[in-house]
Amino acid sequence: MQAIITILLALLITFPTAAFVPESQEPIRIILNNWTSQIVLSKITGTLLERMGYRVAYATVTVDDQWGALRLGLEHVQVEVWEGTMSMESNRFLQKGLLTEAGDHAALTREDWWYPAYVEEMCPGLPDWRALKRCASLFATDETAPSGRFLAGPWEKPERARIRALGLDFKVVEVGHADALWAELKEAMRKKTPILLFNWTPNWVEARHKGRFVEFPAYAPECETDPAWGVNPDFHQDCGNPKNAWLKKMVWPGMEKRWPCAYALLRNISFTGPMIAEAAAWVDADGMTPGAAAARWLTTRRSVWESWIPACARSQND
Ligand code: TMO
Repeated sequence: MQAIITILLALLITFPTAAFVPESQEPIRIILNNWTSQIVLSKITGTLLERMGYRVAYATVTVDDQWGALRLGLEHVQVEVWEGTMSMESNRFLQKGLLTEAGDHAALTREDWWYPAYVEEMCPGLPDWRALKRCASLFATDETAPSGRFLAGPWEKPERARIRALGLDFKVVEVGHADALWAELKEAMRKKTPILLFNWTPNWVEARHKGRFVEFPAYAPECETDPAWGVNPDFHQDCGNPKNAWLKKMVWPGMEKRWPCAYALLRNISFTGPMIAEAAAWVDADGMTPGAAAARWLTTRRSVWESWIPACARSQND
């Protein structure tokens, strides 16, 4: 049923670009990662490119592997590069010209330790991180007892280094996909049990539930490079992740030359935080598939994406 609705919605999206002929029939390859908004935004982007006349292919690639794939042109488009988890790797490639930036989204981002609102009564002093010094054991599971559990995703964050630098009694348990984070979060919220997990904004959680990020010492670049900086004079990582961080699109360096009009669309695409949170909630809270959520977004936010269609793709009588 959902598949039929998806197809019907897709057919309803007519497009003002009949006259445009793509510069190349090579498929534009779009990377899918392992969290919902990235997949939904990828499908929205891919559908817009297809409606312009381009061929599109999708491939699931890990965050770690995507830089090399983009550099080599094995993949071409990444619609969500997050500062908190990806600035180090992406900057390394950008500085060598092995990756091209296609601009920022309007959304500002944050990725860090998070808890549902009810946890604040169980651990007074939160969201200040020092409260965790007193109530780490509250978050213990069979796997981690007597230490507390911090539930993390499969994205490169130096969580263990931070735990050590801040003298916290937590063990990191890593899951392989964001879905596993949400399964644990939903179960904890149902039973009102303490949970501390990796979360981010914009994300579906904020669209449906109350909660907060732990306030670690404010991020500064020196926190990652200068052990003397911060509350622990001996270690790096004695700080939180950046707040109001960027969210960028990045592409294969050959993209602008091979598909200039597709690149122009990529540059124009700019999702706000609430748009991303809501689209993710359609999937993670409401059970739609990412493809159906993308189709729904395209039918209901038409004026937004129409403003992204570059002049090069518009027909004369438009
Ligand atoms: C990259 N992520 C949004 C999962 O933190």
